[in-house]
Amino acid sequence: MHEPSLKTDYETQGFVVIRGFLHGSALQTLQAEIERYIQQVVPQLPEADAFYQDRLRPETLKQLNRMQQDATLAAVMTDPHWQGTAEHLLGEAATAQGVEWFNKPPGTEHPTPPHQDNFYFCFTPPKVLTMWLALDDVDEENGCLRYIPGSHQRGIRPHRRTQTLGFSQGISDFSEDDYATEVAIHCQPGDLLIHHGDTIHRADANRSATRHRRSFALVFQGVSCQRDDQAYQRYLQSASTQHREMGVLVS
Ligand SMILES: O=C(O)CCC(=O)C(=O)O
Repeated sequence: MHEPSLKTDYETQGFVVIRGFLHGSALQTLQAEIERYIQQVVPQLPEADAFYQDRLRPETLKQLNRMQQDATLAAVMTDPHWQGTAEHLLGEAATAQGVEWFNKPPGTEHPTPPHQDNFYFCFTPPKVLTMWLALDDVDEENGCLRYIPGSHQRGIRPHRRTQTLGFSQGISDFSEDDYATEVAIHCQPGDLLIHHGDTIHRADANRSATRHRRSFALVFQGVSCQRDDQAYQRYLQSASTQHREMGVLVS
């Protein structure tokens, strides 16, 4: 059962926070499965599925893509707790595209550029959302997410290429006004942030000396989404150019 205001808040603000979405043994089990995946599966993965700040230093692992290749983690995609919440907010049946993990390891200069996810996905109508589950305490010091409320109602802004692996495009005209209106979201492990595909968001680098900033994320798209294939191919092309330029081997 969802709070009556959840859907209204999602529709007006373009993001919502569900405190304690996972807790107790459910959270511990997920954390243990992710740890197993990092220890046992990641060492065998192709470079495009596991990004490091510095590939020679395993402790700088910062992003895992396509984790649904692991059957246990793939099960989250059809878990009614996750999928049901996504469908409630989207107002239609939805499927998960995949499972990802993001970290900002301590001691790495790794901000998340301001962007709108649907600039990457290219869906019309934009019935797509991202669920981002905090796995650590997250605040300004270690690079919490920052949203611009209502920005999902103002269309897609111009993006240009960035030098951030995993976020190949960022908003090119991000301004002082944008910084002034953004909201920084603090989280505890198990808190879930959900944002609309058109909501502008970003995160600073992790400035702490010892704290990780890990999260587990799923993207759900509604059945009514149609992809603009030409725009999507342009995006894929620019992401793979970035990978080549940054020395990531693409299999
Ligand atoms: O974890 C981050 O810093 C960024 C995540 C993000 O942009 C997303 O999941 O859409």
